[in-house]
Amino acid sequence: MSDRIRLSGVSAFGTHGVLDAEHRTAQRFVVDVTLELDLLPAGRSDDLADTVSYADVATDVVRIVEGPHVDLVETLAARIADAALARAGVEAVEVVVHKPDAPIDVPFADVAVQIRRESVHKVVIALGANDGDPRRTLTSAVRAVAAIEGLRVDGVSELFETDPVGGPEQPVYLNAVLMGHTRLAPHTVLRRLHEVEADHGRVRRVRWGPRTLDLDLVQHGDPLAGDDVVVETESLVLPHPRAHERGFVLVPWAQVDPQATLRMRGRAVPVSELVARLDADGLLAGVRTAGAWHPDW
Ligand code: PH2
Ligand code: MG
Ligand code: MG
Repeated sequence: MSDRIRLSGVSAFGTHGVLDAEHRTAQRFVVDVTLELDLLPAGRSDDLADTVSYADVATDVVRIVEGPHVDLVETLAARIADAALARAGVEAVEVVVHKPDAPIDVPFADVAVQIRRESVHKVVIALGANDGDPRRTLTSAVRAVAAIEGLRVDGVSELFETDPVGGPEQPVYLNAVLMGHTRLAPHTVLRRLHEVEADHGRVRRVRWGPRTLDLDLVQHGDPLAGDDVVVETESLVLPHPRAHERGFVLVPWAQVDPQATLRMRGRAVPVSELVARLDADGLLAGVRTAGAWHPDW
């Protein structure tokens, strides 16, 4: 992400340092923070809710510098980075903490530590196609998703042939689920997925109708780690609102990630448990393995 918000020279007093005297007498720390995030939505909407307020970041910095003692400037920088990454949409952060009055026995101008941290989250993407040459399209789509800058593919399920759920009468689907890691914010991942769909000839016609390629963002973050994003806006709902009831998502998902969990009404529910429930209710008849598949990326 080349968009950045740069905040520099935030100055506050704190009692950080290894020496006893530094515990007792506060000294000045000066902090620079550079946030990497997608500023396109805010540039379009002119709405502060679509970006990060630099004033909030500055307040975080002062709170941390004035807060509990730590020995090392490194620790201070790490805490500031964590606070910045906790803000929605921040993909990466660079923090510089200067300690211009550090107790050094020789003349010096400044000492500073500089760190960069990325926010990396697990991501689950469901793939579907039932128009054109689905197997070929899905193979190509895996490669295209893996080529998204800031997104790494860790694994892809086998292919499943599935009966269409909802929509008009239409051919059977091929479905698969991909898991990976990304530093991109959810709406950025979604935008990239739409680009990949378009590159594969996707046109949005009938809702739930036949499509050359459908890429759905199922979950961003991991409910077990507690870093999963829960949102409900017009353009994005996470976790995917129908994933919990769809065999064509759950079966491949449990296969590629047997430990996976899905957040449902606040709780992290094992995906394998959801599959077992569908199976017990006889709802997996429409999901059949479609044989070996070896996409490479
Ligand atoms: N996708 C839909 C609607 N129905 N049915 C199957 N079997 N597989 C799909 O991927 C699918 C569907 C809307 O995205
Ligand atoms: Mg879909
Ligand atoms: Mg879709």
